[in-house]
Amino acid sequence: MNRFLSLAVTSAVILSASPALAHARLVSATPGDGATVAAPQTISLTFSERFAAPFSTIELVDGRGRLVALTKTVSEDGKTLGGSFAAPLSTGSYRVTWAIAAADGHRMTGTYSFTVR
Ligand SMILES: [Cu+2]
Repeated sequence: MNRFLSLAVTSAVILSASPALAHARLVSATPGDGATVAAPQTISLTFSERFAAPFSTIELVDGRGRLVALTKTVSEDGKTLGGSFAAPLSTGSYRVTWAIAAADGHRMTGTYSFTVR
């Protein structure tokens, strides 16, 4: 009976832990949240898991609320979402809004700001 109980508890823990392990999260961003940087020509966000590139987006809005044109990029390992600009960003504040569809089917979004000096 004791042995049966401990087996049951073990499988319950494994079942509840699996989805959390597969959950993607933002690991790092360049420029980072709240950073002040010299005119970048690209931005990039690295996640803990692969995401589905066609269902993932990245947007940049300047301090006046204007959308900045960018070319979306996805790294070969499928974990880094990026944007590259035709010209380096000019001085001001910017807000990044991202959305990814993780491999486990969860959709995640986030937003953060940085400043170009
Ligand atoms: Cu998830």
